Amino acid sequence: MENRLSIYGNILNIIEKKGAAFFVLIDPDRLKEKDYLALADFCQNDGVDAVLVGSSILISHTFEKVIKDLKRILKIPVIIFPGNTMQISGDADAILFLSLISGRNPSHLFGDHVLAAPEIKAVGLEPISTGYMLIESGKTSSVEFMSNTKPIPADKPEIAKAHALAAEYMGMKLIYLEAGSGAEYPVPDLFIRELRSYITLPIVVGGGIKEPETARKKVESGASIVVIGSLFEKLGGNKLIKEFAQAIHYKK
Ligand code: 1GP
Repeated sequence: MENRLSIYGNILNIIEKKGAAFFVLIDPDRLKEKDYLALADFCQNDGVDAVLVGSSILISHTFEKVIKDLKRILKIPVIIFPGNTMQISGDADAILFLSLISGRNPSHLFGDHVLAAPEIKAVGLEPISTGYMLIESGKTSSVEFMSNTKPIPADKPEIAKAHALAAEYMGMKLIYLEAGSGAEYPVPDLFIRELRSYITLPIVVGGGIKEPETARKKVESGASIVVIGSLFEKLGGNKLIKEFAQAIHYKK
């Protein structure tokens, strides 16, 4: 029982100690084996706190293999960020148990969870209950298209505040503000600040963040976890990972 809480507990400890946590997203559809292995190596050595693995669709058939390969070389946690109920593997350390709370698609609010929960239990994964919100960001995101839900307008933080508070009252553990992978604009600082002043849950921010200074601004606005994906798909691991880690870990 103690172990089942350990990944979430560790994340909270990192946030407490370093000010905020830095996650890198690896999409198995977008990276070849040599590229994700090289990126993982940088993640392990240059200050990344956890690696997320997942994809909105998953066209390739490599999900299980990617998780296994990453687990072989990473000491930091590998956490599934599932695009659908097929993305479950007992080789990972935990799974974001996402409810797409900004939408009203019943499958993504609760239905998929009923299908996935027994499998998650059977394979022994730690579920981290996460209120997942899409925030409008200049172009249609894959999640928006795939989930058939509308994002919350970026100039309407009050809508997000009510959603996030309801998620907190329902006992969720994280709030994820998603601008969408490769978003034109990340979630605005003011939006994050408004939410931070209203709820107590740790806030995850991802989508369209391309510079360490931008990541730092998200943290200063109240993000507890910053997720970067597509940037490192293009650049691979390089000194930028270290710069992001320094920008995000403001207490160190
Ligand atoms: C996507 O929030 C993540 O789900 C990361 O977005 O790929 O734009 O960094 P990027």
